[in-house]
Amino acid sequence: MEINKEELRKSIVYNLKMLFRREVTEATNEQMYQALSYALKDYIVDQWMTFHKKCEEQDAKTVYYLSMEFLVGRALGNNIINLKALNEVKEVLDELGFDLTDVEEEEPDPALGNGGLGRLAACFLDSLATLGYPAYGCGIRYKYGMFKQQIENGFQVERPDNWLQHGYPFETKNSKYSIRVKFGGYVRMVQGDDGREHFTQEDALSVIAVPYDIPIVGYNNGVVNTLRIWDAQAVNDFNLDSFDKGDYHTAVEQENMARTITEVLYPNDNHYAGKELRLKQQYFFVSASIQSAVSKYMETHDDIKKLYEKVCFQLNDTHPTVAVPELMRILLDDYHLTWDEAWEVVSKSCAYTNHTIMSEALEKWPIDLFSRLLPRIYQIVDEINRRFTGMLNQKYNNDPKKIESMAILYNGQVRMANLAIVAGYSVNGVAALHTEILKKEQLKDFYELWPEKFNNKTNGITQRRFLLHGNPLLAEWCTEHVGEGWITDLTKLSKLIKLKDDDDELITLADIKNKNKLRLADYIMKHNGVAVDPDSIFDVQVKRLHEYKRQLLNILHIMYLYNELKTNPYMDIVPRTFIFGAKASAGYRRAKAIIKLINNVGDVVNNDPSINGKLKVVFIENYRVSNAEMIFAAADVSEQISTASKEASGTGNMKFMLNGAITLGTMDGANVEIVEEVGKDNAVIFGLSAQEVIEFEHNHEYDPKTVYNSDMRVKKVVDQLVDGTYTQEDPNLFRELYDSLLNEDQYFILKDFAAYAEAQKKIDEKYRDQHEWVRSSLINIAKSGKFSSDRTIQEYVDDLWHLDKVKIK
Ligand code: NBG
Repeated sequence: MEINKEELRKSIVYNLKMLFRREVTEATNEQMYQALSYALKDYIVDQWMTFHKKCEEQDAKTVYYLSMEFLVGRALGNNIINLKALNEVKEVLDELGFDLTDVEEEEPDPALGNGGLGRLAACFLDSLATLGYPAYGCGIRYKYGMFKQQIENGFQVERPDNWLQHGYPFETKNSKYSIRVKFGGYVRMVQGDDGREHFTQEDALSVIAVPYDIPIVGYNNGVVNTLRIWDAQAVNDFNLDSFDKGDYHTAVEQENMARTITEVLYPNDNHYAGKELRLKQQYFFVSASIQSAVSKYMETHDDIKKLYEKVCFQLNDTHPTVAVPELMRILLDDYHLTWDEAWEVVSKSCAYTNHTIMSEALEKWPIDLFSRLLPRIYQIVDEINRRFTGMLNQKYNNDPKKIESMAILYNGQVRMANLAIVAGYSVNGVAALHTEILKKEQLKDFYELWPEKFNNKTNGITQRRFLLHGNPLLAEWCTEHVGEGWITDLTKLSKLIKLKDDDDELITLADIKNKNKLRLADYIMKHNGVAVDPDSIFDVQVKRLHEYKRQLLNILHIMYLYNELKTNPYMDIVPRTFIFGAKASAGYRRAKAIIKLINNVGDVVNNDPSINGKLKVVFIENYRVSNAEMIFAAADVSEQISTASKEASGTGNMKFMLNGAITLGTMDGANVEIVEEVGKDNAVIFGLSAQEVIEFEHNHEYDPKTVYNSDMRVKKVVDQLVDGTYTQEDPNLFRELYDSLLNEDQYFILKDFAAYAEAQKKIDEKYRDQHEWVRSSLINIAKSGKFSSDRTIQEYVDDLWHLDKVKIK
């Protein structure tokens, strides 16, 4: 879109006046951020309305991406880029005496997600809009997003993230589409006019779901989709019925429910909190989203039985699985379809994505809780289960093993993954290896029953945020050599391969990396007070803190390197800066101990002059989307060292690759596909394979003590966890980590230690040959095309959603 600079300037000035009663010369950066955001929103809303109309005119099929999490990151910079208004905005701000980077820094980072799953949802919305497909992201407007992490004396401390404090300019409250959601009460059967039985929910508590819409701007194409996040409002403000009836108690309960339900995001990753409030949150946003999707469809169609022709629902993990019985409920109770008719609609419109093989992340709700909170929904789940297990018993001659693994209701629990698989038309994993493991292990019985439902959709990331916005220097270099096409077709970067032996260009590329390392070094100096050497290898592990991701393996290896340097200060190694960033769930003790360990090791190593600055260890506080963009741009080494089989895909690995870092990883998740693209010489791979890990898990033949007793390097670092080297204040600080390694080592850290140390040596050797290193870096960038979320979304559209592209002109 053409942005007229004069108009933009006027609009900013006007907004400053109206919002803050300020002249430009008096405005703060924060006020400028608001004023500029509103000015851009003005352009966006025009496109938004037009696109909406076009979708309706063309009766285009729409996907509803249901997700508890959307980790969208800052919007201002991204919107400027997608509107293709960067130069205009920069110039106008410059004239007004402001710097865009400083202004962008004022935006809170809406942290409505934990990690990969939520960020993936955000990348998908960006790609859907850029490809021109109609889509709604549906989620929750948490008042407090992911906590802010502070490091105090090496410990993680969680602080509230009040991202809405100063108002969020890009959202629009849309009260007119508010919807009532009911909890509890009891189910009553009524005889319908049609002679059939119908059910209603009586004496329920209600809350009102109020939608807030956030525009999702496609890249330079006039498309604007909607991220609709729901806030809860008490019914009492909305409708005085409880008070009217004098039911004071109900009114107060409803008020409380409304206040708590969207209060906070559960800070968990690959683990679920079996909390009642979490189930309430799930039903709250799912019910509101499905009800609104159905009514929107019915505004322009008359046959509810054909809903699936125009609407599909993608379930982002098990969290929104109540969508299945909720849609059944609407079809049965509100539209009076028969069970079979309703089931046909549901099973043709719902699809499920699995994001983990970790069994503790597959949600299972106690039946008593579930049925008390959602009585009508439970009744429907019970009926789905009755029919399904009846079919299983018939097919498998009453084999109890099949019921044990596949039933939806079992052992007093509602198993959400099973419900999603039984009802949905598709089950997909998020990387080839992950999908294969699901088929052969976790979901084997389902795969045998319905092989046709299973498919893989390897994750992707949006290059608009993680290259164009996050790494402008590299982005410009890419454009210079292959044109702008890569911005919407990342495979175009493959043309960079022609430069892999061009010495001048390799020098330029190294220079860009260096500048990005300087930018990060400044940030580290500012935030950590640690001076890091931009000529050292920037070796980075940033992701959620989880035992399976093995930050512990990384830090144990650093402790080993430090031991080596202490015994031989002249050891010839390339100086290394190890950079970590990770939030641990508040209640995850071991994860928090690992953060403390990293910080304690950092304190010792960084302050030891005898090693001549050859090692530095930095823990970046409050890792989030905004600092991630800068970190990826500056990385030389991308640590992707999860226990093979455990990381479903990973998406950080792709962001590093796109920014030219070399993967140091296991054959896990999407690493496998990264290696496939770049070749074995352009990544460093080590460790047990997924197959080997799974075999050990089955045969229980691994004993970490044998490694501990035979490898002196391992023995020494493990002992150092408890001998006071890093625990002056409290010798028992890391006792639990020590015990977990020696007694169980569930994630094969000691087993993989030697291979990891060897791989780290290879990194050192490879880096010495700068020419070779930069060449590998270039090959990584050039081969990253496959990992665009544009490719992933196109696969979802072609295989599962069958959406129509909307014509704008
Ligand atoms: C995460 C996986 C990652 C994967 C993302 C996105 C959950 C439950 N799963 O490996 O751990 O990249 O999902 O698919 O958060």
